Amino acid sequence: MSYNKNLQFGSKCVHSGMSEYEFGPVVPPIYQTSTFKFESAEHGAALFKGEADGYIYTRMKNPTIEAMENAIAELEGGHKALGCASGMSAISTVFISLLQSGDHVVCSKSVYGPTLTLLQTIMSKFGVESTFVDTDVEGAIEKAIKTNTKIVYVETPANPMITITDLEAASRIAHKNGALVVVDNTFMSPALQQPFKFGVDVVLHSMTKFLNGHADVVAGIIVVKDEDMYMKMRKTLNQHGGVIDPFNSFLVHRGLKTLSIRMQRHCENSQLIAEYLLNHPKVKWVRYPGLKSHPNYEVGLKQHSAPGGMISFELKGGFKAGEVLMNSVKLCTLAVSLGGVETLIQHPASMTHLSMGAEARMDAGITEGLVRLSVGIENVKDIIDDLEQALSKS
Ligand code: LCS
Repeated sequence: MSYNKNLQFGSKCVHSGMSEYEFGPVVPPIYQTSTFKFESAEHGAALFKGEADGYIYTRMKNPTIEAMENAIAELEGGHKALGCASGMSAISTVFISLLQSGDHVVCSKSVYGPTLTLLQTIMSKFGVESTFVDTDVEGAIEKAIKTNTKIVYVETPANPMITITDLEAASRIAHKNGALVVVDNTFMSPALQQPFKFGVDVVLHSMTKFLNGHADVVAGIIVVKDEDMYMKMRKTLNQHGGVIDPFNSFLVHRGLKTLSIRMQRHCENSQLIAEYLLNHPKVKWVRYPGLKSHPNYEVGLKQHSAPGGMISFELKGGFKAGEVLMNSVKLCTLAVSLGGVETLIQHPASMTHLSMGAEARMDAGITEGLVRLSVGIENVKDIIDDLEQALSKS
């Protein structure tokens, strides 16, 4: 661990989270077991009392899961991490751990649809109130904060509007008012953005996306800065049970090894595709953090090292033209999710952000014609050729 701290990020991706295991494997073994044998009755009792260190039951702790958690904590520059069954499990664990009846949350208007729905329809049942604001607009968070605000929840870049929130400013304002800042870093991954550097308190991810990177796992992670916060989250996760399993942890840990080079290629491809779309006569607008026309371009330069792999755009022909485009692509796959090696295209208004409802979508700027592209690592010429042939039909 201490040796790893001096390594460059790409090297950390390859080596982080490794421990010494029996027989000397170079990757963590999959401990596919629900429970662990105690050496004696006294040993079992000591483990439960916390007087001995070891493993009891996989919902509580498992060496394969722990290895992946340690790797991600190290990549994010955090204290410890908690592997969850999905990104939504990570988000609900954070809310349940930190909020109680009478508390208030300020949340980005443009967020993954089910995050907004979770706050609006489930957390509200338990007396937690939420206000959704354009966290990328200067002054918006401060205006929305109340005396009972406990969390400022930010996605940046946001799904699907790709808006960028100034993390340093958000942290300053939240802390001044006694609230914590929770950041969903899914769109960037720690390869491009490390929110703890800007004063953020909790970082979480849908690992289903770039961290795993191969569209074959659903998983989430929470990264925290200190032991108190870790214990708070660990207790919640143990009780509500939304933990990741050893095999998925193994797959994510394997995916992490190529995170740095995958993100590099996602960014290179996306920049060229965003510029191609920007200059296409059928395209009305394009939103990508690497374009100077992005309204928060300067904020982006301050807090991420490259612009990422997600592009949103709208065609001049609106939804109808977008529909033809999505039905005409051949290499790009018409599917939700993002962050995998393959290019995916989807329609937020009828798919990922349907659950928000039309009013909240309109308020967040998610138009009926918006199309979202998760740019893969294929050869960029092939992706552009595919978009070109599909755009010629729309
Ligand atoms: N946070 C962000 C930014 C997301 O994009 C998603 C899923 C989640 C959290 C939830 O993660 P999950 O539980 O699915 O692992 N986003 C999706 C999307 O845009 N299309 O399909 C899923």
